[in-house]
Amino acid sequence: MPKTRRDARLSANEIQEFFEVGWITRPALFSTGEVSRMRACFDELEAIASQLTETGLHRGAHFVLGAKNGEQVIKRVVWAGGCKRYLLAIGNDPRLTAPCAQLLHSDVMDHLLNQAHFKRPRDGVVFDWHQDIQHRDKGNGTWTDVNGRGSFVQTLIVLDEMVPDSGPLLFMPGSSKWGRVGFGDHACRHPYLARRRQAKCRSDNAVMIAAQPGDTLFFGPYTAHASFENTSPRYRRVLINGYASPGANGRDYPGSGAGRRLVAPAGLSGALS
Ligand SMILES: O=C(O)CCC(=O)C(=O)O
Repeated sequence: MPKTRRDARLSANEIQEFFEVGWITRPALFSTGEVSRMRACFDELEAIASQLTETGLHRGAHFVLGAKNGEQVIKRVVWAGGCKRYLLAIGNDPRLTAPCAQLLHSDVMDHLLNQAHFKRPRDGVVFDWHQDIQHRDKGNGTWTDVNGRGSFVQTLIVLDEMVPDSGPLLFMPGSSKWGRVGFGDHACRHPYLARRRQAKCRSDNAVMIAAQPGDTLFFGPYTAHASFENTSPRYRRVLINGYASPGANGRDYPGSGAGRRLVAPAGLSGALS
């Protein structure tokens, strides 16, 4: 059963897991009907992309495109809700914002990401090992950890089954406590990791996330994660939403309305301890 607004709050165990292990999964957070509507939005974004010849802003969303074997690749659609309002509404759903309020310890948050990933069969799209802090903090005052606990939560709604051959998410357990590290192409090459943690960052130490449509992941800015090519015959779509503590972000994100301020239902940040 999809979770209702009333039971959107995280338990103390879930909060501990988020900070200690790095991620939590809330199964069936969104219903089959909601997933179908999100997929329909993705279909419309895909139809728009098929008319485009280059990366850029169209109808409020930023389409990042590439090519493989002469075929267009949709790497991602940044601020997808700028174009498809339903996706934006999902980004303001209490099932996402209430847990984020608890994790950020703030009912108020800045909505930085509303991003569509398609991963069509064998399209070559990969997300190599990284921590999201690398994308939030680009130096020169683009990021400040105002709450001292990362100040950012990324959520990922699964729209198609995630199975071993569909390019599932991989997480490195415990990496939430690493702080920011450097990554090479396929392994951690940061000197610190080379000395102390490299063994922990090999893919065979990673946890593969098997998930069903509607399941939703929450993870922090230091959690090391990756996903590799979808070699299955099916799409592997996800909708990503990311939320920052007010005052953390100093970057402009592309897309009409990106970075908007949201307020989670009153009083929900209070259950952190
Ligand atoms: O769609 C994916 O598998 C990649 C997700 C990811 O890397 C991210 O959310 O930062």
